[in-house]
Amino acid sequence: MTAQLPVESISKLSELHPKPNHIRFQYGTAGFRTLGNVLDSVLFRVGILAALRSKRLDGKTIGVMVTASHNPEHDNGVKLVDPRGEMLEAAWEVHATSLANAATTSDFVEQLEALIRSAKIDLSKPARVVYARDTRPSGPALVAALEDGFKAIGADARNAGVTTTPILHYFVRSINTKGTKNEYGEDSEDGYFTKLSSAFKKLVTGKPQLPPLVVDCANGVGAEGISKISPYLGESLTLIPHNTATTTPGALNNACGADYVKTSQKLPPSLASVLKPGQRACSLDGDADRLIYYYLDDRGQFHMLDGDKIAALVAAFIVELVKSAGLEGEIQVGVVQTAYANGSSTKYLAEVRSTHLFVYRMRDRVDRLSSPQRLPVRCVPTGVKHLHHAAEHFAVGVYFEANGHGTALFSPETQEKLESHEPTTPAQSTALNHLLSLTRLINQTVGDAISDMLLVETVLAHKSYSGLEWDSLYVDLPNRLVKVVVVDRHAFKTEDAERRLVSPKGLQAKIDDLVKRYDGGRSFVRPSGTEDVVRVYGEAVIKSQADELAFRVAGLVYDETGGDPATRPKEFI
Ligand code: NG1
Ligand code: ZN
Repeated sequence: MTAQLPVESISKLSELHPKPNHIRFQYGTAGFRTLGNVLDSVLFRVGILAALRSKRLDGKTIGVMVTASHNPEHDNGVKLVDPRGEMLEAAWEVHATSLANAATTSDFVEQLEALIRSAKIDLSKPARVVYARDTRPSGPALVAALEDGFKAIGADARNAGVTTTPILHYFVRSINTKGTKNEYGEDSEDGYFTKLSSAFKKLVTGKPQLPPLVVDCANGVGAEGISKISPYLGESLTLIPHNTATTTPGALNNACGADYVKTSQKLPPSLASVLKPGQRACSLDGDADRLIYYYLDDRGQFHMLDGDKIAALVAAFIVELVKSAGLEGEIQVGVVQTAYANGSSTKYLAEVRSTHLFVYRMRDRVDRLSSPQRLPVRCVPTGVKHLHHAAEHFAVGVYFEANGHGTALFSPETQEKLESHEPTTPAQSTALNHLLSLTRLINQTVGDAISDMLLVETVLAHKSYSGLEWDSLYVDLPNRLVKVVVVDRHAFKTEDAERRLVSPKGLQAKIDDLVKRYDGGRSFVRPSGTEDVVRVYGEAVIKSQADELAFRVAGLVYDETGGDPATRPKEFI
């Protein structure tokens, strides 16, 4: 007898989680994300969808994370994690969206049955899920709705409690690889912290100890991660956590955190009296998957080291290690960016040889280890899944969004090569061991602020770089990001990895005309996948010009799409 969908229990519990009228939900680049108080029905339905996804994949464990990352505290969201710890397969994003929008319980059940038929889901298979949430106040109620979904369909669901997004991804991969030759780690927080900290300690053994690092935890779940990992790190690294008020109403991501620093290009005010000139600091975002570094120079001037600077630092380091291990030509390192990557970073990565000569001049000594190899750099559309998939095509794929989300992926073949390579000199052996430790230090499932922080600290320790020296790898081009509220952001369609608009018709030509008038000008327009806005990016050689370009393009966007002249923001020149 084939197993049946438990329609009765689903219907009964679904009635407790009705879909609000007049709201259209969309599974976007980061799952569902909107005001926390309208998401109840979505969470219930996602619980059922996660179980079906698990059944479809033969009982593999699926992850569910309840978070709205860097968004304001009143927002919340939910996203599914596929068995290898990566983002949900795109085809299922569509199923998630239509299920979330079914108007009534009977529509919902009908759609579930259609999905079971079309995706050929064998209901007799087990359904296994692991779920977690961040520290948002709306989290517990949303998790209760999610649990009703699990109960309704009879899923075997494990509650991972309050933890960071990357730790949840780590759990998913660890659970699904348990007992296989690809075992990823122990599926506990202790397993995670032990794995990262022991790799870090190996990597920095014998290197001069770095001064303590100030960590802005965005008043979010990263505060718990930072306080938990500190004892594991012992003397290898001292962390000084700030913004750890996870229970203070309104504090989450408020004037702190990676997104605040990146968008406002400023020091969080709470660190103004903390940070001393020359001291390194970093900010995590609300669910600890983004990381931005910064420091104050001797004059107290703020300098940001964003995802692009992290990518440059990390990619060059890995290239050097590959070369030192005697694996040059066998392991190709590549970098993946989005259109938001600073133009200078793309140039730096593509011209590693000449830039290192520049570094040489700045630092007054030859950095002989720096590789003259050119790095392939690819540009993909915004969204972690695009970056992740493109990075998988390289032997080692480094990807970072400018906003600080990123990681480095070692392909299974690379992993094997590293494990079986026979070094011929002690220097090769050391470099090889470092590469192997990096494969354990770096979260291979998703961007992870804690893991990335230890990665950056590793490179700084190896190269004896301060923030200033790291910063001088290249000089950022001034840039400006502007949001425009339009009637229908879906009218904006792009091509060429979001660098050009194809619709509305004629708008791109006008943007091109404007861009030509600015020295080093670059600008592009795309609809946001997480907010109901259109984003405009402008870049130029001089800051005032970058601002002007971005605001002029924003003005074009606003006018072209029938925005009301009366409400046209004044700064749109
Ligand atoms: P949208 O809202 O689509 O621009 C934002 C970020 C992305 C990504 C997602 C997911 C920018 C400009 N965009 O996407 O890079 O991180 O959120 O969180 O930073
Ligand atoms: Zn995040």
